[in-house]
Amino acid sequence: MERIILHIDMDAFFAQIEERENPQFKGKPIVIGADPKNGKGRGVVSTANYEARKHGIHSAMPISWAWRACPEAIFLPVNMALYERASGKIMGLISKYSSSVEKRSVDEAYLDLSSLLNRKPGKQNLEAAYKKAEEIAKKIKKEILKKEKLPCTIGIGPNKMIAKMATNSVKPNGLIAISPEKVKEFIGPQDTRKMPGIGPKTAEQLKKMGVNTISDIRNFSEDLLVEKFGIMGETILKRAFGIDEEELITEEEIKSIGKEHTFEKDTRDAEEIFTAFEKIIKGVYEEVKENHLLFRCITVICRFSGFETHTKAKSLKQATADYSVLNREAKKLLLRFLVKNFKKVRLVGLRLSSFVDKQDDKTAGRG
Ligand code: TTP
Ligand code: MG
Repeated sequence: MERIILHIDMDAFFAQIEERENPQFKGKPIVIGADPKNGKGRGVVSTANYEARKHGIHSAMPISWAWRACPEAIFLPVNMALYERASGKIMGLISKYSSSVEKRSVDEAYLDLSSLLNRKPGKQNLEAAYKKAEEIAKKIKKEILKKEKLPCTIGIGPNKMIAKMATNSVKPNGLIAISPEKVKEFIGPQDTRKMPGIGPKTAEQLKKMGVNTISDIRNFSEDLLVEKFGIMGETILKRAFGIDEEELITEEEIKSIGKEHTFEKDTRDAEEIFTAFEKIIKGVYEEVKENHLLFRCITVICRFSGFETHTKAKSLKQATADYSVLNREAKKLLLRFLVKNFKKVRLVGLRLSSFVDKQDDKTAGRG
C-alpha cells in the first residue's frame, strides 16, 4: 500500500528556544548543556545553534571541548520545563494536520498523510498528492514560526526512513519531498551512515567489505548480509532499495480514567463507603497527574443491592487538575445517591473524562 509520510524535526531545538527567549543572543553562538567552568567543566553539550556548529560544536561533545572550540559562545544550562512546554504546543499544533501522528522525541514527529492519495492509482494522482503534502508542510512551517517563533525542517517520502533522510538532507529550515520514483537516486549516493539504523560500527564493517554508499549495499546478497549482520542484514538490504514498512507508533488518546470498588458484603456503613470512595478518588487523581491532564467531567457510579446501577455526572465550567475540587464534587455526587436510596451499596466508582492536555490548555491557571 502506497503511503505518504511527513517527518518534522525542529532546528537546534533547545538553542532556538533560548534565542527566542533572549533576543539579545540573536546571531551569536549558543551552547546548551553542562556548565563549562572555564574549560574545566564536566558533562556534555545537549545542543548548539548553527552559529556554534560552525566552530565544530555538536550534541554529546564534552562541554570542555566546546569551551575550547569557542570560549566566547553563550553557554546556558538545560531548562527542560521550558522546552517541554514548547514541545507540547508544537505537537498539539501539528496533530491537527493528521489523525495519525508519532511523537518521536521532544522535537521530532511523523505524520501519516496517506489520506491524500485517493483510491485511483497512477502517476498523476501520486504527483498531485505529493504537491498537496508539500502545501501542508509549508503551512505547518509557517504556523510554527508564527505561533512558536521557531524554525523547523520537514521531509516527505513514501515511508519513515525516506522522510527522515529527506529532513536530514535539507537542515536547517528546509523542506523537501522525495516521491517514490526519486527514492533510489536520492539515497543511492549517500554514505551508509546516513541510513537510519546504521551506526558507526556497522558502517565500519561495511567499509571493510568495500561498501561506502547506500547503493553499494545493493550489490550484496541477502544471505551474505544476514551472515554478517544477523537479522539486521535483511533490513539493511531492503532499506538500500528504499523499502521501509515500519508503521507509525501512535499514542492512544485517553478518553476516560476510572476506578471502582466492590464491597465484600453490601453495606450502608457510611464510614466504610466513604473510606473506599476516598481511596478511589486518590487513585484516579494519581493517574490524571501522571498523564498531565485537566478534567472537566466527573461521573460517580453507585450500584445498590440487586445490581441496580446509577450514575451521576457533573461537568465543571472549566477544566481543572485541582484535587480539592475533585474530592468535593465527587463526594457531593455520591451523597446524592445515598440520601435518595436507602438500599445497601454493592459498588462505588468514579470516572473522569472530557480531558484537556495541560500543555495545550491556555485557560488553565492552576494545577
Ligand atoms: P536533535 O533534533 O537531534 O538536535 P537539534 O534539534 O538541536 O538540532 P537539529 O535537529 O537542527 O540538528 O535533538 C533535539 C534536542 O534534544 C536538542 O535540541 C537537544 C536534545 N539533545 C540532547 O540533549 N542530547 C543529544 O545528544 C541530542 C542529539 C539531543
Ligand atoms: Mg532537531
